[in-house]
Amino acid sequence: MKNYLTTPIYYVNGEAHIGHAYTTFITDALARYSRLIGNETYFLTGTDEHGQKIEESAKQNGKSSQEFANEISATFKNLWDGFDISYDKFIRTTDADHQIGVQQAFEKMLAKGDIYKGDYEGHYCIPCETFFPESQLVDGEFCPDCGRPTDIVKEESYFFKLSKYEKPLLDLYESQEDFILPRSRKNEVKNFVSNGLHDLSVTRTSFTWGVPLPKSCNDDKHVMYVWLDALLNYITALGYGDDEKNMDFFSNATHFVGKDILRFHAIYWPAFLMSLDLPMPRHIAAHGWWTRDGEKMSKSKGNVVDPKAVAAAYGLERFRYFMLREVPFGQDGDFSQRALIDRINSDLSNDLGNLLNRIIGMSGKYSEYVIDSVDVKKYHSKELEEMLLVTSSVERFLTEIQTHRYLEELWKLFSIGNKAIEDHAPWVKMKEDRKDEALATVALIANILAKASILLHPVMPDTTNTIAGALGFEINTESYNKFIKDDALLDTFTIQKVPALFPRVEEPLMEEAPKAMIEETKEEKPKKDKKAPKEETTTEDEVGLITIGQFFETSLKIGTIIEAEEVPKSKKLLKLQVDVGEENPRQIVAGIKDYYSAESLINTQACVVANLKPAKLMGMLSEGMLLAAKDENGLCLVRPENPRKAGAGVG
Ligand code: ME8
Repeated sequence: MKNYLTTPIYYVNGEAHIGHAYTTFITDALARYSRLIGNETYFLTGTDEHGQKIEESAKQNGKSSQEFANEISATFKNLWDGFDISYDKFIRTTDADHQIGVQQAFEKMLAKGDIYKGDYEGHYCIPCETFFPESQLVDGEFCPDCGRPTDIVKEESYFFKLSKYEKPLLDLYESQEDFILPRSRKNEVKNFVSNGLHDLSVTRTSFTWGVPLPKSCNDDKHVMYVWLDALLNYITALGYGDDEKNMDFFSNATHFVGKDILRFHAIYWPAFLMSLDLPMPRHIAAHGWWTRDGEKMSKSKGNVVDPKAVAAAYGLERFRYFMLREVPFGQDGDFSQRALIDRINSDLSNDLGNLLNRIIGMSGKYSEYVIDSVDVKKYHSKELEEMLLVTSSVERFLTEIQTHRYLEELWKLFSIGNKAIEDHAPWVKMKEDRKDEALATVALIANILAKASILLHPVMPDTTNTIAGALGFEINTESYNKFIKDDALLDTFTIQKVPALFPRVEEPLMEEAPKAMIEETKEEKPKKDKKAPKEETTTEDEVGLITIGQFFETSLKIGTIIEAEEVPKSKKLLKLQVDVGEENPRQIVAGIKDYYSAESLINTQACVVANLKPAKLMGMLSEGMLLAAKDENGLCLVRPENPRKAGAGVG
């Protein structure tokens, strides 16, 4: 099957921010998924370079429009290349073949009687490059999209007969019920169309930085309206009007867009396509906005977070994972380092990274790193069934572009793995001479990691290649078919040691934090202020207080006590083996014998201070401390109210 995926083409009036990175990451993930499952895939991105806004930005920078567009377009291309975005074509609307294609489309619309010449007078918002009817203006003057004052513009113009397409558009929304994703956005588009469409002015005479009209019009006063020029990129990139061999990708197109440009894609674009007698795209998928301090992030507001800085501080793939996992597709999300760190530590480090470390460690100890799935079915049929339930149903979330649900569901695989380790405690089986069972659990985890890494590949391509490399296979369509479609298990292999994939992050890593981040983290890490020494700024009430950053220097985890015994010759001490989600349980020597018998502790949980320097008590190594509360009634351990996964963070 052919599949066409596009990002919006980005305006070249400033450099990219994380909002742009988000659209591009989603499209890249879907393109990689499409290739993985064997589709012939075409992924388009690029830059939108014409229009009054760019012309003005160029002037302000003392450059020609073309020079300015070249520079900024290159920053987008370099960014996507640096981020290893797997696009097939990077289109620029200043490309000669694009401009020829736009002129041909214009001629065809004219010939069809869909474009006519008239006069236009109206309120125009330059930053949004859009005319607004009086009825939509805020306070009769301001742009309903960005809130800035509009200019009254009167000019001769060519019009596109948008009104003619009102009914066909409404029919389209009915017949293609998933045309707009998420589906919850369909009504807003339908209502807009049902309220009546005005014909659309599609040329301008007030500036010159645009595609000229076709020669046949014999009218060099006009240039094309930037949105007509821009939307047509989706077909000129496939060779419209020239070598059309790629045009058949178009009937299976998904355009990813921000919600602010949904109207252009769900109304104007299909109407243009109808006029050109071309097929409709499959989906227009509209995502929400990333905000900073609750405000939309945008180049023109200057309140942006730089995606390069985030990727440099936290790693590209963690950043990708975070963006796709954190926010339900279609909704807005506020960017914060704290939320990113939490995702890294809980999802990536605790759940995924630990599982790989554990089986590398265990297989090294038990079987010289050789892992064999031979007994997995015998000892773990329940887990295999649970895994299949996930792997056979999770992909529908990707095709519905619900990336957060996809990742949430996928993570159930790691829960199955972590639970299997707790339930089957392979280290106990080894001690009991039940090596087959211990090895079967290790192999089960290897299979979980294999299937999860294939399904996670579109989101984290490099990391999952590393996991697959450790597990002795390559991620490609063949392995997708084998391990996901046919639900096969891994052949015997020798696991390769890899360094820990996701070291925990203890505090914000972006030193040169943009304003919002400094504000967000200043509570955690007081800035040294040379002019105001601490003595002068610390009030009496604050003496003895710590910052949240200092608190998080202590790593607290939930531990499951799997073994407990009295320490001979000691009145107070118990020796415990506590699973804190690592490769091996930790030994903790605790002075709690007056309050707990050894047996009563087995299979209970406690809260462990996990980053204390190991100490020796009566000659025994103690690798942590249990939290407890003590008063005149005695001592009790601090425990989670409900059982939690061994290793779950506390904070
Ligand atoms: O609109 N959060 O270009 P653009 C999430 N050239 N997404 C955001 C965002 C934010 N804070 N800010 C912007 C254009 N975006 C046109 C597109 S397509 C034929 C022409 C998204 O550079 C925005 O919603 O202003 C849009 O999808 C994309 O970035 C490009 O915005």
